[in-house]
Amino acid sequence: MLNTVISGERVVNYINGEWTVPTEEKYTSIVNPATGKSIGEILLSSKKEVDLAVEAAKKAQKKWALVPAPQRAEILYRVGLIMKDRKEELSRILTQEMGKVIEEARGEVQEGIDMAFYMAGEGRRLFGNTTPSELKDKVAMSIRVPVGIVGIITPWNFPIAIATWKSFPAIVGGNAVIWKPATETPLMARELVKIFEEAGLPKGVINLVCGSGSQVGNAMVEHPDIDVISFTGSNEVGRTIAETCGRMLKRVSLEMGGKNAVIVMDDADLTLAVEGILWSAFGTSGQRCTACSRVIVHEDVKEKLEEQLLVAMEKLTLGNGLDDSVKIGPVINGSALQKIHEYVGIGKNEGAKLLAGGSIVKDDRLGNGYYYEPTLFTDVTPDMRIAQEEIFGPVVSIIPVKSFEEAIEVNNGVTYGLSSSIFTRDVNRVFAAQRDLDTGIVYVNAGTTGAEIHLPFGGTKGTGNGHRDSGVQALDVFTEWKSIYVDYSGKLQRAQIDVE
Ligand code: UN1
Repeated sequence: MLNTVISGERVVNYINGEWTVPTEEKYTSIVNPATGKSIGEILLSSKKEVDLAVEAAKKAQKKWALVPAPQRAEILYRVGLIMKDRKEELSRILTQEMGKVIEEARGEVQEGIDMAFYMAGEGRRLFGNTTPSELKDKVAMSIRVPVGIVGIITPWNFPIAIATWKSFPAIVGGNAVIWKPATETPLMARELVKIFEEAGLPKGVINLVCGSGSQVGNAMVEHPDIDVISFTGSNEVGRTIAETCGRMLKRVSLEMGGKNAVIVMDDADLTLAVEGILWSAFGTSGQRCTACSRVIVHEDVKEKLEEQLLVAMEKLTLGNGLDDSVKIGPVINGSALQKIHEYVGIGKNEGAKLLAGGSIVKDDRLGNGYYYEPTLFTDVTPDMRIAQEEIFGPVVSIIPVKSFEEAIEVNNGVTYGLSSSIFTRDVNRVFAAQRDLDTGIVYVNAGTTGAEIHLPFGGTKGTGNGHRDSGVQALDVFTEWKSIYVDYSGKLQRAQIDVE
């Protein structure tokens, strides 16, 4: 079972607790990026199916909100147990559908398991505030209440983890969910929904609507009865969603990528820095929002760092991620491959020096998979497009600097603000850097990836709009604050007036 190679799967909608298809069925292929072969197909729905899902969600949500939060949480606990039990199987599906190597797939599934247990605990807290009233014999408190119907739109690069960051807090918070997964990775979405079903989530609390962003995604964003949209994806799409939500006064939480840098100071442990760069730049073939795509290095250690990086990069084996010895998997599809290659061309034209990689891999042993060589540019200047724009592939730009202050300035000189990292042994620089790096996530002596689920995930500037995924902060996206005053004085007490 564990070694099963997936083929011929068909993913359809899950609405009101039923796996359903519309009368007119349209499908598109799901492709294993490691082989280029179709492993199944996904339904392409339209606005009509979104409407049906919203109707089901509205009915279900009314009842779900009345279930005590600790009981809602217990279902998430069961979800966590089932995921844990099926970890290896889920990881293997994830690798075949998305391409990331099996070790990373296991890591991603683990992130989902952690999120389940964490949010299950949150069901016994969901803390509000009690606050002293201005008046005698009066109690004042504020509590979290559900927002209502939540629309979540998730990307292909973390098809299960990001879905758990959004759906688990939404569900424990008493909402019902309409979920549109990326068309590239619906198998993971189907598995998670099946797990919810098995764990006993009442029908209609989660609804899966498969389809494209332009059809299903738009219909969700524009639906007047969907109260919140939580989106992870490109900056371009996020801005359009924000515009529509802004007009509709709909709450929207956006997470839209990064241009993350590792800073290597002259006093850094270079061996450690090389490991950190390698893992965060080429892990997931650079297709993480948190991936390192810039290395800002002090000029005194630049040559040494480059030498060590090149030696280490030679050991990176490319291939099908199901093979445990493979370190780098494919990128998601042919158009991603083309986009990455175009950026490499842009870098060369801008005058950056190519130190390694720079080509689409053509190797008969890799079949028709979408592989790109781990690529390293040096002598990059901060204003070059390859140092400014998100490439979302295994391409790293080395930018030399003369000082700590310049390193911080270059790090902050991009439109994104998700993650940053600094390698240094100087404690003063550590504290100055954690204050001055302007990203939502900062690492010291580690790469830019590997955020843990119980901390808020998100960024500043073009990365987001101030909200956070995961952590207890995610509850702020999916709950409203209600302020409650109980007067037990037996007389009319007027606030601001009857105070002595
Ligand atoms: C993403 O790429 O959008 O911090 C998510 C990390 C992972 C999550 C990345 N835990 O790299």
